[in-house]
Amino acid sequence: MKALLVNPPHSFSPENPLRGAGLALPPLGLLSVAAYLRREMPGAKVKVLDCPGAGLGLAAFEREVAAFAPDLAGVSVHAGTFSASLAAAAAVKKLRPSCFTVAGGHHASARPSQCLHGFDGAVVGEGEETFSKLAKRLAAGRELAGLAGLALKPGDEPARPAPLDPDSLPFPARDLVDLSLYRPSLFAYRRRPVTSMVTSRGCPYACGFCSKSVFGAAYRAQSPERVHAEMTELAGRYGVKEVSFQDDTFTADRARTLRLCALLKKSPLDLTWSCMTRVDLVDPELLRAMKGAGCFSIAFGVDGAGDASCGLMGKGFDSARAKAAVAAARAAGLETRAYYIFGYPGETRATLAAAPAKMAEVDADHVFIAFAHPFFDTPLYAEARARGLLAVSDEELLDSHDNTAPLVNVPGLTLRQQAKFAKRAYLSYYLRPASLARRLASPRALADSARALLYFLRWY
Ligand code: B12
Ligand code: SF4
Repeated sequence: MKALLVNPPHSFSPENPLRGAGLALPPLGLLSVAAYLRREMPGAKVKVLDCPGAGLGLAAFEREVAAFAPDLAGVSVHAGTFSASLAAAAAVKKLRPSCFTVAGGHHASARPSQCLHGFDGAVVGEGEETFSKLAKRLAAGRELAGLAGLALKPGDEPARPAPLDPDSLPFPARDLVDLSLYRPSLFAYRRRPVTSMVTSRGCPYACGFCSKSVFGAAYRAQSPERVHAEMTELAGRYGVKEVSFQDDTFTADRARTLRLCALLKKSPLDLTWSCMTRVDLVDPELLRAMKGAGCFSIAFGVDGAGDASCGLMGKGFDSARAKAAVAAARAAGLETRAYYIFGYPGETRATLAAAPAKMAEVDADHVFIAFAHPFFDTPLYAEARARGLLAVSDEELLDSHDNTAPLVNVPGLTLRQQAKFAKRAYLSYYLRPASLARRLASPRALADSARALLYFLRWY
């Protein structure tokens, strides 16, 4: 059995002049599926092609497929890069008609039937177990129908396998990619080699824009011991100096975080780290413990600039909470990043005009603004569609992965005007005396700021 796992070529490949501006992180989902398959089917040959990460366009991808000649090819399908996934599946079929092609990931889980117009199958939910059982059944020439998590024809609604115990998963097969190709976004890392980890799945909160088709609403996390063991492998086997935790809410389980910090104090590793979480899941004691255990930066999904916007998005906290979290993180000695979403249904010219002042009140060291993307399985999509606010068709939505482009209409504003609000918000945020002073105080922040300015000017 030769199994290929693919993140398809799309416009983050090197042809894109703005590629360097964004983050590029290893495809941990594919690497986890690969590691699981290697464990369950030791005879299988497994290859991972992360085309955006490795800079492979379609022609180079085809050469790799022809050389490997897979029996099974799995492709990640996200809303935003849908056509790229279909093109990858079509290329595999053209070169290797006998190969079974299967879609997986967030959009495959949200809309499996749609994927089945270009794939032989679609894996719904977590991929490890279903993909590995699929490989075994194909190798044995067994019937595929009835396999939990696998849709085979439009309209199929397969039962999902039971959620996996996070501690039972092997470490992602990082040896299958070149880790030196990856880095988080500007301001989000300090040392290299840097790589990412994801140590939990699922989230019980109800932010209206969030796509939860794969992991659902029940939070499951790896034990602190398991996390420490993976960090130890990263430092030892791969020489990694920094870890960027990509968990949605890294501190959701306070006791777990404190225990991990204690382990890192007791058995220190030469690793700095950063993470993302919600503003209502931190407190001064926790933040001090994190700082003491090597954390240098924390990112908050504040999302709504101001109470009105937070309310529209269903964040479940207000700006005062965001301000307090940022202040507590700063007091603990951590750098702070705040993520915002503009252009949400219900926003007005007034909420967008007020956004820079609201963001300044929260006062994170760095801010990132993305326009709301209505993923099909979200309340945001349902609301935008029901109120006639979607500025693009469903087909266009499937291939919109530029988060600097507004997709939802705000009454009285053109899309161009909305984009201008975001650009002006960045300018007014970073030109504040408090922000300039922080930049001037740190040579690293100054260097990153100069690079950010170049990208900003290209965008502006
Ligand atoms: C880190 C991250 C990135 C990184 C790395 C991407 C990557 N290739 O893994 C970067 C920054 C590059 C990135 C880019 C994008 N991302 Co992103 N990203 C994430 C994040 C925060 C964590 C991903 C992760 O590692 N999870 C842990 C692993 C274990 O889970 P997983 O990747 O989902 O994989 C599991 C299953 O989905 C499934 N699976 C996935 N692929 C496949 C393939 C096969 C064949 C099979 C069988 C199963 C399978 O099995 C895996 C194991 O159970 C998630 C949010 C989240 N909580 O998951 C968003 C998320 C996946 N990203 C998302 C999007 C939209 C994008 C972009 C399109 C955004 C953009 N504006 O361009 C791009 C392009 C994606 C791409 N093709 O690479 C959305 C997807 C929503 C949707 N409905 O489609 C998410 C859910 C964020 C969100 N809520 O909005 N992303
Ligand atoms: S945005 Fe974050 S906190 Fe909100 S539901 Fe999604 S994962 Fe949970």
